[in-house]
Amino acid sequence: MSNFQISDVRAREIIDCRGFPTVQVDICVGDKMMGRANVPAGRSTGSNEAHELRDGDKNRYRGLGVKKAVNNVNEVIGPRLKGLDVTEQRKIDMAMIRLDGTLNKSALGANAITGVSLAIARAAANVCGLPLYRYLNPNGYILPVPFMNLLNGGKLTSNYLEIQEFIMVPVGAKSFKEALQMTTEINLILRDLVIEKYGILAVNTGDEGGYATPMHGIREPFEFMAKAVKKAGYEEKVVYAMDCASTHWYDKKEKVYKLNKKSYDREELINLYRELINEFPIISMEDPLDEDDFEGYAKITKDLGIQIIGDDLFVTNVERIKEGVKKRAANALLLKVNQVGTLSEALDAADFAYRNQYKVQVSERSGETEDSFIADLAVGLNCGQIKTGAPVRGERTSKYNRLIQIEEELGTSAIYAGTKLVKSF
Ligand code: 2PG
Ligand code: MG
Repeated sequence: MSNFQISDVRAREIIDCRGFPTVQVDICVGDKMMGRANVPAGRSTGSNEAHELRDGDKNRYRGLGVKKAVNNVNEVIGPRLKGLDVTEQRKIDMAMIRLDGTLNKSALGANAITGVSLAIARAAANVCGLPLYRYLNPNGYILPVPFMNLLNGGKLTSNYLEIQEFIMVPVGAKSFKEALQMTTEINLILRDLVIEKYGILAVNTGDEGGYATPMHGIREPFEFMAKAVKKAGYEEKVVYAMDCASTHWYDKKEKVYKLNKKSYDREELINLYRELINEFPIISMEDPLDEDDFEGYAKITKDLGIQIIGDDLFVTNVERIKEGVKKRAANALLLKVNQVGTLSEALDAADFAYRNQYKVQVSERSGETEDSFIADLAVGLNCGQIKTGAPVRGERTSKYNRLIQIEEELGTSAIYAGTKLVKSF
């Protein structure tokens, strides 16, 4: 057996940060090397995402088990991959797509396929003796600006905020390390401010580690963040962003957005956003409108002149991005490998986005594990931005801490995307 040949493929059921089962895959190469990956999971998912296979057996993990997906890796995908060259990522991904045979990977499960696809890349990097970011791209050197979700709402927590993520963006830092320090300091001050107004129970956290406070509406979270930033002395260095995840508070029947006990049509909502960005330095908005409103996205992108990211809109799927490009809807792609199901397809999505002057932001899922794959992916893509939650809790800090290591490893060739990123919007 050659040093590059896949000798074994093994999957198992593990749990993610919500205590939900997920898939872990080991790819063994030759008789000494291996690569491992864990599959993340969404909660506020887009309706066009690849299919996540769950067992539905109510006697185990309340139906959320992933034994079927694990068996599909062990018994269907694994035997097909044995003997293949682990560095042939695309060939392997395409083989899995053919083996599945459905459009949304519902036969084998996108969670099964994603796990294998990511573990293949890791194993290949290990076999080549390269750090993952360098294996993905020998010229990866840009450290991403972290889009840190410090206050949570929507489906990712239990409070009254419809907007899912209120995000702090430390563009003015000189390095990723400094960016992490700044946001962490701000986050601790924010904690004090929230306690001062709402009491100690208000600093419990949502799925991505941001505080799940009893705030209301769309302005109050920014007021708090701005106050914390000022107190920390970073006013000149920090800007803001949000993931509106508006599909989840759009009433499809009435065709209105229901926000803070009021109803807004598309035009009114865009006006509300406009007022907000006039008041706070908001440079980026994710999913500001319903996932199928390409026309509305074209309008808001033109009207607001900031970064407009498609998450539920694009679901990391080239076909949907093509439609976006054609209609000039949004100007950035949120990249989540498990939304489409293979690393190759996600890289194709990024490539297509770049070729059409769209930006790319690599993203976590709300259900994460300690796996730090996306940190390397963000550097490998040189995309300059990553969204991976608040700087607390292991499943988020694993990514931040990995970026610290990468920055150190790159030494003087590392460049923190910083203010250049915002200038390029
Ligand atoms: C989002 C994400 C991650 P989920 O909407 O961007 O922040 O949530 O993984 O639940 O889709
Ligand atoms: Mg989103």
